[in-house]
Amino acid sequence: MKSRLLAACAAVALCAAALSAQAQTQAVASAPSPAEAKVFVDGAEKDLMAMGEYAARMAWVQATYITDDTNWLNAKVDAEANALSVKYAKQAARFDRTQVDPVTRRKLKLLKAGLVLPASDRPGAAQELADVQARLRALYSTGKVTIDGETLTLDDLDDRLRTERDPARIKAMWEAWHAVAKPMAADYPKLVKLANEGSAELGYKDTGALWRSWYDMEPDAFAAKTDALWAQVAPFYKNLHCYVRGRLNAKYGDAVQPKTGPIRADLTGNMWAQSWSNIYDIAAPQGLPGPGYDLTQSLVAKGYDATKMMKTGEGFYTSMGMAPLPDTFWKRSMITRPRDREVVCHASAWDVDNDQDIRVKMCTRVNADDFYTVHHELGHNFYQRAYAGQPYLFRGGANDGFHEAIGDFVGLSALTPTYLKQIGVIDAAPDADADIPYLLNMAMDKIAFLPFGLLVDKWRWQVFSGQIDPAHYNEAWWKLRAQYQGVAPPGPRPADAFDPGAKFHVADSTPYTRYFLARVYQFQFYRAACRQAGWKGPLNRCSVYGDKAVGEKFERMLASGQSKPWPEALEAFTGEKDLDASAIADYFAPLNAWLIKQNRGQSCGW
Ligand code: X8Z
Ligand code: ZN
Repeated sequence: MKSRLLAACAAVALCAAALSAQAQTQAVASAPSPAEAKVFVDGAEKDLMAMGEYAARMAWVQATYITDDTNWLNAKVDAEANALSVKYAKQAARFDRTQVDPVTRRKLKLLKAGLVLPASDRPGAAQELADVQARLRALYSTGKVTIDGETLTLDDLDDRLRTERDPARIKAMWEAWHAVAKPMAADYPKLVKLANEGSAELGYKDTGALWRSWYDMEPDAFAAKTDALWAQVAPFYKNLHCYVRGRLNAKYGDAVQPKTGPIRADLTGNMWAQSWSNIYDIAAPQGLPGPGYDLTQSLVAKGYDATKMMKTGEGFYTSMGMAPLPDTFWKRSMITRPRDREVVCHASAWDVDNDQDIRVKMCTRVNADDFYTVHHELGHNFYQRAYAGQPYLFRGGANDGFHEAIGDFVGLSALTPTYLKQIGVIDAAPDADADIPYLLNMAMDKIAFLPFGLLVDKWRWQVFSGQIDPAHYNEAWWKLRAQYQGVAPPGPRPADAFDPGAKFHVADSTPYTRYFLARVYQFQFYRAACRQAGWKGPLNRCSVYGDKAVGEKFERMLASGQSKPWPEALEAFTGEKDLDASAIADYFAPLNAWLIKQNRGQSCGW
């Protein structure tokens, strides 16, 4: 579920600070009183909370039972909710010069920046925007392809891409899925125009500037921070890229995967080349003992199903002292794809009543990817429940990257062989020789993801700013994918392709930088937790399963929701005040050294 109200708008604070003392005195004289501001905020919270629950229930029905009617109903409530949030965002500006207490000030900031795609208040604009969004969303979620006479959904394709090793068949699946997004090309510019119109009315240069304003700092400073983080990790990514490209070349030969240049995106075992761990078998180090197990095979062998995966995930959180999920979670969640209806299969965690009615919607399959995703989604739910005691406007992640990082942090422990053996998924944990293979497998997910996590919104920021025009949407997409990921499509792209739309978050307008941030935060959380637990060994072998002291401190951070700027929340748990990629470097240090050795004599880069 997309959070409604995300982060503070630093621009507002700067505006106020820029007023001279004299001007401030005059302004204060004519501004509405602090008491009026409080009454306004209280009213907005009540109204938005009621609308939030109504909209969430509608959205749940639509996402778990897609029909023309539920699409229509959901678009209608989306438009109503958008109009209400825009109304309050605009009214909040009336109190820019009122001297209010810090809590009210933060709530006013959140009100002003809480929308993802704000609609203009021009009559009909909110409905137009909701209709375009509904069409894009439905197209993605109901998309199907035909391969060799067989009709396949995206989760079927996902499954096959994991294990298919015939380059022609892989290419056919990849191209077929990307063709599903073609019809989005006409709608996407409409969505951009409508959202920009609304963003401008709220005082933002464009929708990208609004998205970059959610991080308790200047939007430009935020963009610069993400670039700086990337610069810190890019050399490691290039080492990984170089090594994996070499192994793909050894497997497929020069005609399929040349020794130099970009990696063929479809050969990575993932539709978006955002995680490469499904082709670990191709990249496995020669001459080193492997981990001795394959998580997917172990889960299948031990009789796991969707419920057991979910229960196991819950078990990790409760082992840290958190209360079990409520009964309603098990009654109301959708954890497998229903056979008889269309649903939105992309996994998500919901907080339907902003209190205890938390749910997961996921088409779980028994494999290693979904084992991770279960822990990821439950992280959202445990966060939601932890901050349910906050006032409505503070019920959200410290920022959206925090929200994505909670379950990932837990997953870092839950994937360790030590833990998997403890819960009986594997029979024996490998010894220290298997650390490099383990780290390589982890890097093929965590590190391979980083440039993708960054570029999706780089593309959208440029689209929203008008730097990329609709005629160049696809070309610009592949330029960024080549530049950051060093990947290329398996063949020339058709003139009418709209490949960004083949990714859920573009079709659904879910901001994506959050996942890039989460990759950084999760290692900071993990390093801090392992230190708290007194762990002295290699970081990759640390598990905080069962550690109630760590759990208590962690839950305290979660409980603060978005009531304070994220650096304060981060500090409360880690003692660190800033995003810092050194935790990633610490975790993967032995692998990076190993990769450099493996790549000796190769010409790396693309
Ligand atoms: O969308 C997700 C989660 C839901 S918030 C399943 N993720 C991103 C993706 O799938 O692209 C988790 C990792 C990145
Ligand atoms: Zn998530």
